[in-house]
Amino acid sequence: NGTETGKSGIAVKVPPVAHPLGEEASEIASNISYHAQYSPRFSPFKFEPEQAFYATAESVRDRLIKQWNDTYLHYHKVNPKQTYYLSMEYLQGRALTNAIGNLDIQDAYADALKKLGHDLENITEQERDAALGNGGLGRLASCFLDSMATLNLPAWGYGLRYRYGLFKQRITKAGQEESAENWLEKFSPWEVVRHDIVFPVRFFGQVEVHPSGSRKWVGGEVMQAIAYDVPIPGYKTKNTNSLRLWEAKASADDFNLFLFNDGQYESAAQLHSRAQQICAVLYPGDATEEGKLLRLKQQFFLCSASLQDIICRFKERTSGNRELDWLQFPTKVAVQLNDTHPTLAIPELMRLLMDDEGLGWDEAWDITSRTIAYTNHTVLPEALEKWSQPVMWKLLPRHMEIIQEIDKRFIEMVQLTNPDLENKLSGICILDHNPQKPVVRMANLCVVSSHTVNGVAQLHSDILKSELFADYVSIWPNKFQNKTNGITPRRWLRFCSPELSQTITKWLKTDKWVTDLDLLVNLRQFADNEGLHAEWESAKMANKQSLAQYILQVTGESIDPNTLFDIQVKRIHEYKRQLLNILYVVYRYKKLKEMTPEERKQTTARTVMIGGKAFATYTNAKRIVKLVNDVGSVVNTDPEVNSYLKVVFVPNYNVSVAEMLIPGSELSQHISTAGMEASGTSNMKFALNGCLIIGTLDGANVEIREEVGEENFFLFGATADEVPCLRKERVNGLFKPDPRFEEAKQFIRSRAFGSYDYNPLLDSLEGNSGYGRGDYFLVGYDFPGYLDAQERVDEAYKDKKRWTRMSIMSTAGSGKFSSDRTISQYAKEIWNIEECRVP
Ligand code: B1H
Repeated sequence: NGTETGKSGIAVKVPPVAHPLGEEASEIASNISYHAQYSPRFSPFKFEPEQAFYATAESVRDRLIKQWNDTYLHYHKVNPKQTYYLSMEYLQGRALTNAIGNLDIQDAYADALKKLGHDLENITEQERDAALGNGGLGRLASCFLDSMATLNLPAWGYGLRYRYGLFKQRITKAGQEESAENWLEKFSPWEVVRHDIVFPVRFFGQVEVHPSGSRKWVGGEVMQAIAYDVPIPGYKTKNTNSLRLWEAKASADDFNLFLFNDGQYESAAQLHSRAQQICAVLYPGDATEEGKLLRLKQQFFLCSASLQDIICRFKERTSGNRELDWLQFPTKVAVQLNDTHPTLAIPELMRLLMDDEGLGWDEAWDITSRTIAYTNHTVLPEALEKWSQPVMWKLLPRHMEIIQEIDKRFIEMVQLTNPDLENKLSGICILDHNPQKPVVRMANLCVVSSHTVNGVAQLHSDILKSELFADYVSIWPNKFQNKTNGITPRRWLRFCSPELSQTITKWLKTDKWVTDLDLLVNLRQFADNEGLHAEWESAKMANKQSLAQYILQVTGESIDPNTLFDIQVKRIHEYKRQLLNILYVVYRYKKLKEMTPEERKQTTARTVMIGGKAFATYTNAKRIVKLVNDVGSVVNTDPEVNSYLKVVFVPNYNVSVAEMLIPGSELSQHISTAGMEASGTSNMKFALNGCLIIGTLDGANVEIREEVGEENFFLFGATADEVPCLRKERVNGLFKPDPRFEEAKQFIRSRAFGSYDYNPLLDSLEGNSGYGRGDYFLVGYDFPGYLDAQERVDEAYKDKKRWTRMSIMSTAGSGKFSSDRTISQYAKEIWNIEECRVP
């Protein structure tokens, strides 16, 4: 039909399509039935909730596609500087409620579905989470995408289309059990495959040197990266950005028909099955060498395909006007690395510019280092990526040459300009030549090659400057910034808690807070208003009731919405100290048992909910999951106590479970050892939903406490600067543990919660270094302060007025934590990009 498509997907001559996208409920209903009948994915004559979900999603997609294409054309025409966010993880969760909400057509869709005999809320629950991430880092990337679109910024995400996302968690008698999350089992209604957007990605091979001196990477195996695009709508704006996910495939001629006809089926399709492995799973276990190699392949696959695509678009948008001016590249392109996982973008951009485009080193380096910026998300030594040099030489020989050259030039530069750093060089250069284990230090490569490096909360950014990257600060004092994380107020308040949102809108007399979250401060003037209190309490109670309903459904445990709902949900990690939480629960249980019935009645009744996934090979994390479940089994069936205390493990914590839990929470725990949680983002979601925080001075807690007011935050624990010294004292036996801490551990050791052997877990909390790890996370040191903070919680909860006031103040002080604020700062202070609104 005369359609011509450029490599970047710009259609030159698309015939007009007559497709009414009416907004009346009846028109929507007809569009939904259209999809049920003419985009069939199921047998005909069936229109149950599942079929209704897919048809509804497809009808919403029609609307998105219109504005999505308009956005692409508009950016193409205006040719603004554009940001590309490179991330190995996105935790998108469900998309339907968000899309309908952002398009601002909830009511019409609800009516339309009613006409078709369905209920919108019930339909949205049919959707499977897209869980292409592990935790906070992946969810941050997804919140960022939402804000970029809402702020009308020309900014895309690039990632991988994993066939299996983060594993599903089931709890059995033995503890956590993992199973594959086949989120594409049926199909995803949101992705659009772009059969015309395909780039070759090479692995292995060798470097060929030409007589001219130019170098070329050849041989090895070549896979194809094919684009799957997901629309990212902004809130009440036409701008709809893209999340482009790459999938690997072998080219058709890589199928060996001779071998196949000879009966050698596996060999015939070898390259096909190797291609399939690349995007098979999020974070393949890296205990084995094969696992490590696969993860490295994934990282390179993302970087190479994305940069080829970016360069292609740069060429298309600038050519036609004049000669290609490569020095304009950094004025049109910003690349943000989400942690070190996409570090290979650095040598890959260098390679593409030098070997494919013919630029010299200096020019290529100038362009690369003005284009790329890096966000650090952790200071934990075990999470700082180091890749084996031999493995890298094998997989990416040309990139290793480039990394070597970057390192060499960096060392020469330091020797010239900062001779005082000579004795620090071995720590800050990129290649660690330790003969036992020569590695490439990815964070160092990022710092050396990026124009800007940022941390994700003020405290974390300060620690980067004073510790992890201190030596670089004297070389580049202006390279380091802070960008405190944020969360999207659409998903995390407006859509997940419609009742509370309505109350807020009513009292602020505007719904502008949804895109201007600082407006929430105006709630402060009503913090003591009885009218607001009544509505606030009733909204929270409705959310608690839905939460109780959910818990009953997934665990069989019935919990009382009149008790204090106390929640800790996040990945299970020793530094996050779920163990501190459960030890306190054990202590509380023991004290309740020792009380008379009269005394028990004076206590604050609590329901403690703990949830989160443990990495499959992280033994102590899995023991913690088991312990929480074992404690729950005893406490919840103890008739003397179970109306005052319940302990529930929430299985399979993910984005949509969070959307259910957070609105119904009253107290949430963010209790990591100070200095270890870079930021945390669920702390922001809870605070925004009027939930009070019990926490340490770690990550973004510090800033949340400043914003909501210290009287509205239950603080305890050592500070980050005290930690190193306390660790020494603990190991040296200079620390005398509180008897209540000993009592709690002893109670578990006495097998009060079953016969499972918790000694190895508890031994990690002992100071003597022989066994365990000398209480590295300082659970023992912080225990008494934590108990004290918990007593303050109980007291505060007894005074309903006071608690409601604190809850309102918490929401009112959460404006800073909108990802709109975070992204505006990235746009201005790192990317230098501006709004490009679709008219
Ligand atoms: C964060 C990670 C992370 N920091 C390695 N680092 C991974 C490291 O698969 N891997 O190998 C995956 C993820 N994740 C988190 O980032 C921090 O712990 C949080 O404190 C922070 O809020 C979040 C977003 O900045």
